[in-house]
Amino acid sequence: MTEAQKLQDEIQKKAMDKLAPLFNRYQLSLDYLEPALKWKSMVLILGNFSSGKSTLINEIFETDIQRTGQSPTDDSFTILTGPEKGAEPRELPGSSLINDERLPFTAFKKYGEQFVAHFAMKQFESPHLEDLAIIDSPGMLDAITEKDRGYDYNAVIGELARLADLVVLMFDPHKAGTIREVYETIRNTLPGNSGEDRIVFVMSRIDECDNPGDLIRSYGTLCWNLSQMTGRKDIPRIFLTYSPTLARAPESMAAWANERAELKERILAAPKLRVNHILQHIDKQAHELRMVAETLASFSLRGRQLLRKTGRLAIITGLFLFLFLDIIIREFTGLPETTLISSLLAGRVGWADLLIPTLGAGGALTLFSLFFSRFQFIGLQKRAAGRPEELIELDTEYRRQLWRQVAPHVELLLKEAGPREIFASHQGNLRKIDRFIDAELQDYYRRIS
Ligand SMILES: Nc1nc2c(ncn2[C@@H]2O[C@H](COP(=O)(O)OP(=O)(O)O)[C@@H](O)[C@H]2O)c(=O)[nH]1
Ligand SMILES: [Mg+2]
Repeated sequence: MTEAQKLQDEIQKKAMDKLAPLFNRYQLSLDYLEPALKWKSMVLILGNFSSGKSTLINEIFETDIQRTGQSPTDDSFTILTGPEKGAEPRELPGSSLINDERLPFTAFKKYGEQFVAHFAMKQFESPHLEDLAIIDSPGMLDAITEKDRGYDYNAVIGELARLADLVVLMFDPHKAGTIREVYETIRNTLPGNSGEDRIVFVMSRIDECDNPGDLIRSYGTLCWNLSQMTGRKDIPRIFLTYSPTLARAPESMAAWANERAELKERILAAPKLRVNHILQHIDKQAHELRMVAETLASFSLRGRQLLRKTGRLAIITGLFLFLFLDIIIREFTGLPETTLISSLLAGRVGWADLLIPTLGAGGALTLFSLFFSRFQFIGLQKRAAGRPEELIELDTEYRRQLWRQVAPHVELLLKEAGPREIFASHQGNLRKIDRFIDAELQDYYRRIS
C-alpha cells in the first residue's frame, strides 16, 4: 500500500467512526458518504459522440480496447481499469458492478435495467490502472431524449461526476456549437457536485480544422458556449488536442503537440487528487450534517424557551393552589375543617391537610404540561416545519447552498419531532461535529498540502 492509500484508509475510517453515528442520529443516509470513499481514483470522460473520447483513451493506455468510429459506435458507460491483484483481466457486466459492495456503484441500481444493460467494466493490464479507472461514456446527442435512452442520462452523469476525481469534457471543432446536452449536464449537475477545478475542458480533433482561421473560429464559439454554460466571464483553460496518429498533416500541428501530452499527464495524475477530493467530500457532508444539527439545536432552544415560560406560570399557579385551594374551597363549602396554613400556624400538620393542596398543585402541573405538549409544542413545530429557514442564519452563499441540500430533510425531521426533542443534546452533537471539522479534518488538509 502506498502512503497515499494508507492516508486515504485512515481518513475513511476516521470519518466513518466520527460521522456515521451522527448521520444515524439525524437520519441522514450514508449513501453519499460511503461510495465516494470507496475504491480507486476515477476519471470520467464526457463529450459529444465522436469527439474522440475512445481514441484518447486507447492512446493514453496504448491499447485498442475501445472501439472508435465516426458514427455513434458505443452507447455504454465503460469502466476501464486494471485487474485485481494476481487475477486475470476480466469483463464484467453492469449487473455484477451494481451488486459488488466493494465498488462504489451499488446506488446505480436505481437507474434501472436499461442503464445496467449499458454499463460494463473492461479490465486490462496497464501500470497506470492499478489505482486508476477511466470511464468512457456514450456520446451526448441533442436528438436523444431520456425516453430514447430508457434511463436518466443526466442523473447518471451527475452521480459519476461526483465520484470522479477528474471530469474531462471533450468537444470537437465540428460540433463546438451544438452542445446543449453538455450545457444542461454542467449546469444542473456538475457545479453543485464537483468543484470547477475538477473539470478539464478539451477541444479535440483540431487537426481537422482547414486553417488557423477555422481553428480560431471554433475555439471562439466554444469559449462563448462555455461562458454561457458556466455563467462565468473568465474562460477556463481549454486543451487543444489532436491524435498524432490520425492527424492529416501532423507537421503543421507542431504548435499544439504538447497539449496532448499535458492532458495525458493531468489524467494520469488523477490519483493524486483522490485524497483531496475525499477530504472535500467529507468536508461538505460534515457541513451538511452540521447544518441539520444546527437547525434542530435552534428548534430545541426555542422549545425550551417556550417551556420555561409555561413552566414558570405552572409553578406559580401550582404553588398558589397548594397554599390556598383548601381555603377557597372552605369559603364555598365550609370544608375542610382545618386548612394547610391554619395547621402550619398551629404547628400541627396532618396528612389530611396535604390532600387538597397536593391535588391542586398536581392538577395544575398536569394541565399545564398537557397544554404545552398538545398545543404550544405542536404550534411551534408547525411554524418551524413551515419555515425551517428561519431557525438559522443563511448569511453566506455557501450556507445557502448547504441549506438547499438539507432543507427537505430538516423539514421531515421537524415534522416527526416529539416534545422530547427539545431535551436532546444537539449542542453536544454540534460540538462533536465542529471538533471533527476544525481539528481532525484540518489536520488532514495540512498533512496532504
Ligand atoms: N483526424 C482526427 N480524427 C480523430 C481524432 N480523434 C478521433 N478521430 C476519429 O474520430 C472518430 C471518432 O472517434 P472516437 O474516439 O470513436 O470518438 P468517441 O465517440 O468520442 O469515442 C474516429 O473515426 C476517430 O478515428 C483526431 O484527433 N484527429
Ligand atoms: Mg467512444
